[in-house]
Amino acid sequence: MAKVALITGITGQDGAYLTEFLLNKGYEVHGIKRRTSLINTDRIDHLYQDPHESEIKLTLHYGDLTDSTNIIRIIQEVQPDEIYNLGAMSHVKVSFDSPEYTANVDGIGTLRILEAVRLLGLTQKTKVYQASTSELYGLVQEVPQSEKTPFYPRSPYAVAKLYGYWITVNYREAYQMYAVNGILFNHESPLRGETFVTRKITRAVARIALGLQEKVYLGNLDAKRDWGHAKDYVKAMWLMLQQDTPEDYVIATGITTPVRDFVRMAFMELGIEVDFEGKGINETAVVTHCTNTDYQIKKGTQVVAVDPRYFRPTEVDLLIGNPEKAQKQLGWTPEHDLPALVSDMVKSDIELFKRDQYLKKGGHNIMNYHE
Ligand code: NDP
Ligand code: GDR
Repeated sequence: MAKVALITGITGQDGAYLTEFLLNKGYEVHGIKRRTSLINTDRIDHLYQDPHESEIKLTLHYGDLTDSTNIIRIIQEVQPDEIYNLGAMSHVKVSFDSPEYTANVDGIGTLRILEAVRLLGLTQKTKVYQASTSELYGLVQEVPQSEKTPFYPRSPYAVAKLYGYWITVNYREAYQMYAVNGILFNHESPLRGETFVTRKITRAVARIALGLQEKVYLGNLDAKRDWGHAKDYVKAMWLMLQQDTPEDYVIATGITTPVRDFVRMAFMELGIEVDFEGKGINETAVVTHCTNTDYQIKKGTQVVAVDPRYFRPTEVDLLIGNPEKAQKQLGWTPEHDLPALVSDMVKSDIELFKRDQYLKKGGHNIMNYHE
């Protein structure tokens, strides 16, 4: 019998990679998607199966983490062996604008999943993976950050996720459930949401190189993140549910990089060298050299400027994870390093925006939004 997995947040970056990973392992996969006014399943459309076919391996259910009745009904129907709770309002900056909603989805949403499993009498059948985060560490207490590092959340998002973390530990201890936290550091990919900094940069680099955009406005260029590839990280989620005992794990690369250097690397991927000049909100990046004749970017062109609107009221300055426990106990090792990640993202965005370049040449208006 194939194992059955239920994924919340299946339409997101990690949901898409995890679905593909589990289908390849022979799982029957169910996902919860929200009702949206336009279809938003782009990331999993290549895995879609017409519900009228026989032998359906992927099924989508309408639902929302704010609605307990619907969570209970879906879990009862699906009777999953494994639940991956990836659904969340996942944008740190936006959580300052929607703190109550974020708490409801990211904090209480986790409780709703765990409590549904308990109410349905599935505590000994269903294993639960909770998408915890390096944002829990917040204000730096020690580096590198491990499973033993104290938490100090710095945003409504991180505070909501702190509740999710502890309620997962509590259900494990109180009801002997197999429930675990993956404390994942930032992980990116060509499927990353467009308003997270890495994807914002790779999209802008591609658009600037193709003549579709002049420059990109960013926030705090000093922030340092431990960036990995989402493809490697979804494997760790699965490994955490295949152990003899349920435990929490940090997943990270152990290398940290400032946003500024990510910008440099992304432009270099296209043979465009940039240098940063000025300080604080007056800092800019200008092109110093372009070795690629495909891109007509003049030396001295300003391609990055700082806009304080992207600063956060409280920032997480430095994240470096210590993945030793995951390496030893799960046998987890990432296959991609940062240069491979940057290359994957920039190449994918160049292909994506060549279509826009074609449309622009045909006289169509191409939107240039700043978010
Ligand atoms: P995304 O933002 O790409 O995806 C989030 C998913 O959650 C989407 O499918 C979204 O649906 C869904 N969602 C949002 N609100 C609700 C709701 N009210 N009810 C049900 N589903 C909802 O995030 P990622 O894939 O990057 O991250 C996956 C999880 O891992 C998140 O919980 C995130 O907080 C956490 N995390 C992510 C890290 C990263 O670096 N990527 C690092 C550590 C933790 P829709 O498509 O409709 O918006
Ligand atoms: P983060 O990711 O907050 O770490 O949360 P994000 O890419 O949004 O920010 C990383 C760092 O870059 C700085 N930054 C900018 N960020 C954005 N979004 N836009 C900008 O223009 C910009 N300029 C500078 C930020 O200030 C920050 O320091 C991600 C999410 O996926 C969470 O869900 C997850 O839990 C954590 O990673 C681990």
